[in-house]
Amino acid sequence: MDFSTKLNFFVSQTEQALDKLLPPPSTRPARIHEAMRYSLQAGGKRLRPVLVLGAAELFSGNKADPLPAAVAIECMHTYSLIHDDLPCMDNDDLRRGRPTCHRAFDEATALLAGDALLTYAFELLSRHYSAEPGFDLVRELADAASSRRLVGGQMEDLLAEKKADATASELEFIHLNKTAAMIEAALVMGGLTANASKAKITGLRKFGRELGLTFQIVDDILDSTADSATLGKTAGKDAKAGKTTFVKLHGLDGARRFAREHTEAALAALSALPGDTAFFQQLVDTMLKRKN
Ligand code: GRG
Repeated sequence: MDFSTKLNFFVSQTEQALDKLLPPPSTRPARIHEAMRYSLQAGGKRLRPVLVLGAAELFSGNKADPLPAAVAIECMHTYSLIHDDLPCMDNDDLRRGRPTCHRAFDEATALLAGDALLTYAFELLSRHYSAEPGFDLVRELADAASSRRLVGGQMEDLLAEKKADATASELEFIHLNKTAAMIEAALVMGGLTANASKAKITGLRKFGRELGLTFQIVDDILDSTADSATLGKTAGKDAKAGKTTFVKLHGLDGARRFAREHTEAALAALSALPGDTAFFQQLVDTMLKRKN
């Protein structure tokens, strides 16, 4: 299977599993279930589920179905987007090419839809996996979404906005945790569903860290160079908010250089992983060249 056929296959498997595994929209109270589905089924690149499915495929031997884990991490990611868009955070009107959850519904419903998706992620893991690999999956996702990682990264991001200039090390903390944590967790969760050894889990984590940093640097470059229609979210927000980004700290050329360096590091980490890594090699390249 070539790269784009496989990518489309993983995305369509994810879309079908999302529809099947989420509570039906008519579940009482319908409004909250409609809001959860509205944000989850708005499209999006499905990067994290694709990473779960791709990582699981690297390993042979005894495997649990990786799809519920893929849906769980997409639920977690979507909760973070809904909350990030709220007026008390980024105050955004556009996400995944349509009005943000609080614009389409209202703030209270959006807050609750985020809460419900966060909780549902763990419900899915507990329902679909036995103790092994279930406990490890729960621990991995809980750690990545914790106050030390995803929430911690978001907190430092908000604190950094109030400063004239954040340092390079503050910026790295923000991105390693706000962005790379979920990318790392997706790969590790895929490995866990496939019973990967501790050494291979460490390898997946290393790959995720570099891929996550590449993803974020490209995100900063796109925010300063692309338009809102292409991005499906408001462009140019970082500069407008005076935010410290890779582009602000290092200039466009510097940010592009950093993106290439982290891409190379990601490919080096990938070369230590087993199985056919061609799909991930192409994904790294696609990520570097992505337009949204
Ligand atoms: C509210 C706890 C909490 C965290 C919010 C996700 C997030 C943290 C902030 C969103 C703002 C942002 C630019 C984050 C860094 C990059 C990122 C996670 C982009 C969104 O992910 P994509 O591009 O989105 O994979 P899609 O919609 O394609 O899934």
